[in-house]
Amino acid sequence: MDTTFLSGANAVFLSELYDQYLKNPAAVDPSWAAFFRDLGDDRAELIAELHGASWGATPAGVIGVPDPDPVAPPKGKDKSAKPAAAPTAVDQAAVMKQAEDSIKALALVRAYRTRGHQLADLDPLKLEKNASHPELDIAYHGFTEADMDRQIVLGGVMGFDKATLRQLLDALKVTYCGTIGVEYMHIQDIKQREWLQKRIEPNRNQPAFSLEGKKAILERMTDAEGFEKFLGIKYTGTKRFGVDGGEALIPALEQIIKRSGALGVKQIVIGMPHRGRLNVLVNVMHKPFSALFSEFQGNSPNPDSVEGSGDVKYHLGTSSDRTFDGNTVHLSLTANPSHLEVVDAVVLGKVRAKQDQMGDKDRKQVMGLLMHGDAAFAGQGIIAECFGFSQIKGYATGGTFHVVVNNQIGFTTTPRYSRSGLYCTDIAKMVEAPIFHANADDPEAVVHCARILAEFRQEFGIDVVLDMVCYRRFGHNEGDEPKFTQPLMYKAIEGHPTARTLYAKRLVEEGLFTQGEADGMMSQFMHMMEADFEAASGYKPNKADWLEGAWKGIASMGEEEEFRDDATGADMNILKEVGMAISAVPDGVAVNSKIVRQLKAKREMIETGKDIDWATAEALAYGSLLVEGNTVRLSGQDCGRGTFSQRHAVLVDQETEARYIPLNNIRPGKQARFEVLDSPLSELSLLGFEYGFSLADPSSLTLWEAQFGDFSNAAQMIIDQFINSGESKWLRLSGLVMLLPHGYEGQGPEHSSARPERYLQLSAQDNWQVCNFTTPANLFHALRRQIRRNFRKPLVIFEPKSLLRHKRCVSTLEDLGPASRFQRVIGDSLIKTPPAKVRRVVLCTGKVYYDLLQTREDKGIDDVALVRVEQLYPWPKETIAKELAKYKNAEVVWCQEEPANMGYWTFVDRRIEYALEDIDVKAKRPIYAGRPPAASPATGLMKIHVKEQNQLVEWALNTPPAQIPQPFRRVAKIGKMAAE
Ligand SMILES: Cc1ncc(C[n+]2csc(CCOP(=O)(O)OP(=O)(O)O)c2C)c(N)n1
Repeated sequence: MDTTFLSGANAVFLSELYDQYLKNPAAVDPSWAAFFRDLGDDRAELIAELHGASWGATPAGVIGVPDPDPVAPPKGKDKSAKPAAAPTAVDQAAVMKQAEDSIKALALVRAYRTRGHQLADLDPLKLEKNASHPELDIAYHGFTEADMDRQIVLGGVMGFDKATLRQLLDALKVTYCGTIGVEYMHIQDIKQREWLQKRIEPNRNQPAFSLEGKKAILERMTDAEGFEKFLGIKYTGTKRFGVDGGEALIPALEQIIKRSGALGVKQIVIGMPHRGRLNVLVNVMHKPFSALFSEFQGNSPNPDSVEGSGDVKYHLGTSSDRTFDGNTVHLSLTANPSHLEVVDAVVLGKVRAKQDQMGDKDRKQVMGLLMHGDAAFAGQGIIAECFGFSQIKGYATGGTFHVVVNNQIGFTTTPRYSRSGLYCTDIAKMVEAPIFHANADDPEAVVHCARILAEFRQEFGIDVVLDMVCYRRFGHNEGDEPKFTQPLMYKAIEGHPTARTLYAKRLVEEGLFTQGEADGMMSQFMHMMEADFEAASGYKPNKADWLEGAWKGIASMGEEEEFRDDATGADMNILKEVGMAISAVPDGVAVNSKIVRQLKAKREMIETGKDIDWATAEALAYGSLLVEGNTVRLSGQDCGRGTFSQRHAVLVDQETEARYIPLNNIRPGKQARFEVLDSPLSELSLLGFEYGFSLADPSSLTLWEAQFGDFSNAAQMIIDQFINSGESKWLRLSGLVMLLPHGYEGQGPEHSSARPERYLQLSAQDNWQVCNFTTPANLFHALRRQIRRNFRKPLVIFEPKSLLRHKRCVSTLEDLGPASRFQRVIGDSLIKTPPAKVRRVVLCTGKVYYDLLQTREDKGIDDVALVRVEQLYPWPKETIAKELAKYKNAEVVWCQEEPANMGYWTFVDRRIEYALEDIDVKAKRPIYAGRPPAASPATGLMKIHVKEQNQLVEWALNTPPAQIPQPFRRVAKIGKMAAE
């Protein structure tokens, strides 16, 4: 707060008054009481200031704060400063009046800074009457009209040493209630508030553009309006989600890129919704007009040789370089699905990965720029999740620039129905972002705000929000009739000149242009587009842009062929070296004694080369990649320790809580970095973020772990829209790994199933890999395979829980060594009975294998073979057929612990049947042995779980086919299975 006028006599007066207020608020004038009460976080500042100013003039402690050292002057004050002379009795009254005016004026200033935006002229349509606020009334602060022309001492506030109340009020209104409304007083950091005050108060927050600047703004407004008009003429009624009404977006984006570029930004990753996207593509990203027109004619954006299912025009991404004043900024607009706002997290992950790649530790070289609709910004929960990343270690990106294209409507819904708060941007206050609202009919104001916020982001590294208040000239899309639902709004819009028309008129009135020149600008643009339109029919895309930069050398559209032999085994010396590092008790770290025991056990595994457990194999996979030069990033809730206390990737010093990461200490300084992050408690944004990270950096193994697999359903949009379909829709490859704890151990409905059925249903066209391993070695190979192949596919792993500590779920070091490989299917190497005599083959995947194995041994069953399908998708059909062909006379059973409508059954049923058709064996169909169909994935009662589990194992190993209940059949049919 500005307190420079608080000196000498004023301070004495105020100190006494405040002292009185503290003792009894009712004893002071109500306006003063309100002032002191509302000081809020400024109170401490005021007290300090008063204390300093009044030192020497009043006894210590007079304002209720004991003086820490009554002899020495308070900190920061000049010891030699002379105490202010006490006022004489004659001028006492005048001084008091003056001080009172000053303080009341200060309260008024504060009210305008805090709430002035409520009177600002933000709505181009002026549909909503500007709200009033009592605190913005001089009467609230104890002034009357009679006070308007009295001089008030202001000591520099609003740039005035002294001013009349009228002058002050005028200045406040111009600054805070023009076509820009500023919200920044919620920011706690005094430096940031002062920076903003200095940036907007001396210039009264008025844009001051040169003739050239104004011309550039008019040109961009012309591009924006002309483009939509042109499309409207050429493709009448075709959906384009025009920016019409919000044309100022285009000059605003130009300003953001230009100013950020001048301040050191080299790359901007952009995310945006449908609204105005085509306009941004051509006018900001400089996608050729003819390329877009060609797409309007129904042609693919990619060369004929490129496969993929494609996407609608207004979802596509692109990249380009833009240069302003010699500063080149690389722009990449991220492709996105219809689902509003989900791309935000993906953009942030990409930004973070690029910052890491460039060593941009200050996060000033790469920036995220997100555009939003007002309804989506207020409504979608991922907005809050993404703001949550703003300042977190491992996820911060140095502040995202948010632009809200606030057309005051969402499809057919008015703001009154779509949010509770005053502004659609209120959510941004959770990170104390400055929020500038600007009237889009005043493009200079919008561009001015863009400039200030770009500077603020670079200075302070936090999110900023530009809320561009506009309107939507047509329906939600160009075929919609908006008057069905908003007749009054659209009546107002009909008669409302375009923002460009208004701006051109203003510049003509300012004498900068003639109307003829302004019109000429538009017709020139239209001619240029007409020429490109003509050229569009011959337009041929000559390259797809998806394997450039960091992706050079990665093959497109790779296939996970069944017999591809990826060299994923690691050098034995490397395995041992990594093993030693991850089992060492580090010097100088007070490791928890239980973990010391675990480390000893780990050391033994490495030394003997035996009994390597799950977590150790996982760490060996990461460690070997690290020494081979690939970074590894693992993020998820509590994944440092591991939900099941199995990983301990971070050792916490028991005395200091310092964190030690063994995997970063294999070859310190000579290995790639391992990043392990306990993430925020969100799924949607987290999975999006890590997917985005994986898009930017194919050489980094990027993993996201769910606390329990089921929780990944909170991130379903990212799974459906990006991970499993991004390659097909947008030719974007990702090697992201999803780790999803899964398995039936009696932990209830949500902690049992990662819902494999969902992933299998989404599997097609080699879009990803879905796996459920039974050996640590297979996990090791699968993780390394992600990096060692020359293509990228996402990998979904159903991670075990009880197997983490299962005695038999272990591998040898040899199983990870140079001669070892990933096994898609694991046949039965334990059975002694000759294959032709085997009565039954049980196919299964994951943990249930160990339940079957145990019971087989316990019951001395020797004629049932157990075959494990380790990779469910891509389905290893030939290997499975080969395995089944060994057992010519056996029945074939699929065993799973999940209910029949879940898990794998509906996915494997036909596939096994087709395998049996292809080979010469007796069995024709697989028999199902598992839980019956169920609404809930698992029981919550342990006793029932155990009973069910024993039953399904019994069915799988022993029960004659006719007696095993088959799902989806009428009861009468049960039992007829074998005959069919
Ligand atoms: C998650 C999600 N829900 C619903 C929709 C359907 N939808 C498309 S646009 C839209 C309105 C968006 O309003 P706003 O965010 O204000 O943007 P505008 O279209 O007004 O620019 C809706 C509901 C969607 N695309 N995504």
